[in-house]
Amino acid sequence: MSRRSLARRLIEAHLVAGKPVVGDEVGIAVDQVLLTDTNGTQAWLQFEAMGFPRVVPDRVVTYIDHNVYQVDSRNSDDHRYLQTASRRYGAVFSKAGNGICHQVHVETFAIPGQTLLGTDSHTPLCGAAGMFAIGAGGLDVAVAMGGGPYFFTMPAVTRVWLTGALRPWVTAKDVILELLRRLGVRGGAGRIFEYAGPGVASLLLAQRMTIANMGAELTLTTSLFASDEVTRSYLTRLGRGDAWRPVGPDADADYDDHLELDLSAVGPLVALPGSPDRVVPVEEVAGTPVEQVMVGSCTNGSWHDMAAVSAVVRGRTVHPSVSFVLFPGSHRILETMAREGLLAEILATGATVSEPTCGSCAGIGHVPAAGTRSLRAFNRNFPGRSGVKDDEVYLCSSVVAAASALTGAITDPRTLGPEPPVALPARFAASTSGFVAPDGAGEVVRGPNIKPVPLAEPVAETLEADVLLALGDKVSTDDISPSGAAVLVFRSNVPAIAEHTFKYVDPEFVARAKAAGRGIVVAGEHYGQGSSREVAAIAPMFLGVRAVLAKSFARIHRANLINWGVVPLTFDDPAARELVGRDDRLRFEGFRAALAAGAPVTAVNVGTGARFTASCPLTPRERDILLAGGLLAHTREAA
Ligand code: MIC
Ligand code: SF4
Repeated sequence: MSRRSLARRLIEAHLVAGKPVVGDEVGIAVDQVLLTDTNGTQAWLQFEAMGFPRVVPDRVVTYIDHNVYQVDSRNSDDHRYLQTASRRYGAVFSKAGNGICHQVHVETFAIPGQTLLGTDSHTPLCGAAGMFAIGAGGLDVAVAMGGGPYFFTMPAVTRVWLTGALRPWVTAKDVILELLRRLGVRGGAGRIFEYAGPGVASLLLAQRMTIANMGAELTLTTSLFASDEVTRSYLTRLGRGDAWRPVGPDADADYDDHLELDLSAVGPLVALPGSPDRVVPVEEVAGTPVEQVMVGSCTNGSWHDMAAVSAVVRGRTVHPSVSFVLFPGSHRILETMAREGLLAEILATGATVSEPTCGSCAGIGHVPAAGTRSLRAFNRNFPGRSGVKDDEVYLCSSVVAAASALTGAITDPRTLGPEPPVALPARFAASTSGFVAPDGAGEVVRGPNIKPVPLAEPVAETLEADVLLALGDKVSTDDISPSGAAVLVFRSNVPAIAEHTFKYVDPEFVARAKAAGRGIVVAGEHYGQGSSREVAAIAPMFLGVRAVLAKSFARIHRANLINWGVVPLTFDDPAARELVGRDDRLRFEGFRAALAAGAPVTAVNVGTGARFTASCPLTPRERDILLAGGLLAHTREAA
């Protein structure tokens, strides 16, 4: 008798290639696709470059949500491209201000049991509603838009058994921060977390969304909750009760491993600046002055978050030295806040309510003043992400944020007395005016900021090149290609965005790479964690990086490197990392032949004479793509 986890059931129901054996490559059919105005712009350009006539999946949606605050017309030019391309090729277009892709998608399009592929690393949010939702790089998404499968390594499925119930002032954000505290940002690599147990029923859909969404920070492939009565009630409030269907694991399902979490043992937590896993109890940092407090992003932009904040701040005043900004996750939430009177209450406290966008989460707007601290109910605090070097961004729940906005210092909300109740509206506002349906007509308008998609070169027979950078562990894609308005504006313009590569890590990197012509980047564990941004592979490729040599790679970034013809090599002996420093010259004899044969490559440090081996385990599909010089070149070869 089969006893399959929900993850396995959904993968098997969509399987088009491979066998779902942990560690093997599988290909699944994609029912829905979401794209953003950052990574999604490249994905659309690549979709066009591959010559597809029309999108194939049932539902493709392009969201304008990241690049919404502008300094000039370049983002709007890209938005016009995205709108005209969506119209022409068959995608729904979600206008600027309609909300953050993940929140809007779960509200409007989520269907339990279906698959969703997104150009954004937080796409797993829809796993809260029983969708199999994964984030990927632009090229993989472009292929899926054209009707191709999505390929990934079959993850191990962990059952996360939740018991108990959250205590007052403790939130779903604290649950995921607790998991980050225990497991670290690499803790979920190669895994899916499937939440189950008696504690699950007490979690609202919005709370499940926070947990599924921020599984990205654990590097999970995705997270899943069964679709149950809570899911049905959420969809019904949205007027979409007919989209509901029960999905769940088989009875007594088998899992690859197990983890247990007692919800009633979790307390309010805060992540210290630098990484989402530097988690401590709020008591440890209580009293730390903060100049800026924010609530929103795709992790904490739900109605429930906004209502919880309003319940805390109602009738009080934001501290004079604090800038307190809320980013509701969607227009529908903002409209509901207005209808239910929350907006007036919040505004009366002196808080600012922004357009429903990613906003300062991606370093766009509300950049903290140099040397000040920012407390954010968001998901990421990688160095520099807020838009200023040496920033100090703390992460917390919306109620810790609200309490701290009142006092001007990080505050344990339990000191405020009993937690005020939060009610769900009987119905969310039903407006769909932020969407434009496609009609297959019109011309695609390409603005002046859009430059052609570059092509990588095939892997060389022998690689000899300088080490342009030698880095440590946990290099994030924010380190490689930073967030922030000045950089994100160039997501459709590779030559321009390449100029910002590694800008906070080493401002001389670009000049050195250009002078060298070709090069290698060396790093430690978990290279490329965080965002799915493909430009973190394209820009280094464009600057001549031909290989990255690391102790390990994050899943999406490794796939992006292969798709762009950059060889992701891992040290066979991690200690060999110490044999290589910046400006060393490395020589890989028989490079291409070794990759083609699946054999380790031997590297010689030309200056010191030191030798070591490195490997690049590839599936046959990945090998063909990499040797051809990336997926675009490979697709052309195949055509
Ligand atoms: C992020 O949170 O870092 C982003 C901006 O949403 C990215 C997407 C991008 O860089 O285009 C992500 O999470 O994938
Ligand atoms: Fe937007 Fe932030 Fe979510 Fe990324 S993490 S999609 S920038 S809200």
